[in-house]
Amino acid sequence: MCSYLDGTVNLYMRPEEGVTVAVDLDEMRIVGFVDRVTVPVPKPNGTDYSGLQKRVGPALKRIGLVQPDGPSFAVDGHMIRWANWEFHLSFDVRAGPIISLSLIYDAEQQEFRQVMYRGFISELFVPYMDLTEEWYYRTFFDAGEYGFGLYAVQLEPLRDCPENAAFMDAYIAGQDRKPIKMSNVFRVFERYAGDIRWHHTELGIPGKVIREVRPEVNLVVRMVSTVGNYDYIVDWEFKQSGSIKATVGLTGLLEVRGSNYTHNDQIADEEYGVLLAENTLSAPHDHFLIFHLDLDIDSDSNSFVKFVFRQTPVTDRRSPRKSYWSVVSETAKTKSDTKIKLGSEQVELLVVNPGKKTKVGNRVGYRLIPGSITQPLLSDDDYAQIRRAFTKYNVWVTPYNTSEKWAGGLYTDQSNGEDTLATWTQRNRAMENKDIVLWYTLGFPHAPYQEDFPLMLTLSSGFELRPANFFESNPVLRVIPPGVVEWPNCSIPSVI
Ligand SMILES: [Cu+2]
Repeated sequence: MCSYLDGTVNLYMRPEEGVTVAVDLDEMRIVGFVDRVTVPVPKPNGTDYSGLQKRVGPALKRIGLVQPDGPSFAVDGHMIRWANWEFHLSFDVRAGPIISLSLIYDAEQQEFRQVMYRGFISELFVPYMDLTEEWYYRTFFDAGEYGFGLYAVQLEPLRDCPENAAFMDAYIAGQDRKPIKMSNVFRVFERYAGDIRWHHTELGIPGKVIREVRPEVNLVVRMVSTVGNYDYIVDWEFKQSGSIKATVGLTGLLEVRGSNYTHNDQIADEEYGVLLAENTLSAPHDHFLIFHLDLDIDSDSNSFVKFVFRQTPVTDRRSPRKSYWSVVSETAKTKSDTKIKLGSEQVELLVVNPGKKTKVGNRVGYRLIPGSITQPLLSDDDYAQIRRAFTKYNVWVTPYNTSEKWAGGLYTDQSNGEDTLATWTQRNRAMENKDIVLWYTLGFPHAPYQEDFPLMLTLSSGFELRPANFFESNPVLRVIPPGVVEWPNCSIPSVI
């Protein structure tokens, strides 16, 4: 595919629609050429996002995050220790960051406890909804076809991260089998954004006010992968409360198609996409990311439990109320029980340790709080959907199998959908009180808007793994909060 660079650095906004060249990369030779240009190349006006552009509007004053005593975390090889957490961070050319062997210190039981054996992005899938000759096949697997880790970019101090970040390098194997160093692909930092961990102001006691509040300070591991036009910001965040949160931010450049249209009124009904600027059409598309989450809650003998929130009508005279809801627990026995489409009923999804209970008798566990519950809109027989069948459900649960890592198949490139999470789960394997893996599909259906031109603002979503009867009580009630850094001036000026 060809782009015209004249007048801009934003090559994705100046496609030469209809020009395709086939190149033999072994021979480094052009072996085919198609030129069926029928539409103009979009103009360069307004497409440049580089730092050379004139900046407008009032400037904000200096801002920063200061830790005069240094960070509270330590990096020992690939082990990271912070507050009550300890985990291993590794780099994979296909998945990017892999979090493993995560343990949390339980102050009451005075021991480290297992939480997540391994968690990583198993696959990404980005199909475009444009059936024209140069577009119908654009159904990208960013991990299996490209390498989500391979396209990790070097993060810049003070720009991609706050001042208190530490950096880590990674190594990949080169084509000549020699190691290649990728500098500064991870950054690890403590995040404080003025948020509240917990708060209560008690006004109900005569003669006194109790006011207690604790600030939210978390540890973040970040990687940014730029796969062609798109940039994905991946944050794994650890909270002292026991939560592990993953957030993915989408930003970068849209793929657009050249067009004759200069105004929305000219667009025929059957056209694919939205007019972002003159001669610039952008097709709707999806970004699906599936996470492999191998939780080991206090051991690798776990079960998957669904809490269903059910409405019960009140038909007798016991209360003036006409209905209430209660929570019903369902444990998955086989794999067929555990393909879940969220949205139709109110549920909470947990991984529990059936062999371990709290003092009052609840099974210890963790729950998944999903940030998106997107459904795929392609038909089951669409080739794109067959290959990415893992998007059909929001959550899957499988018994651990060492070969089942890549939800789109081990050999994703030119795959036909025979080796995917969807095919593995047809075997109805037992999965109660076993080592189980939770798969969560994070979906971003992306209908473009003009503010995505010439560069898309970060759009984020993710999920949280949160303790659910894992601790005996609030685990951060007595945690020592960070000290205060003296702030020179807290007054608000009336004139800026
Ligand atoms: Cu998008």
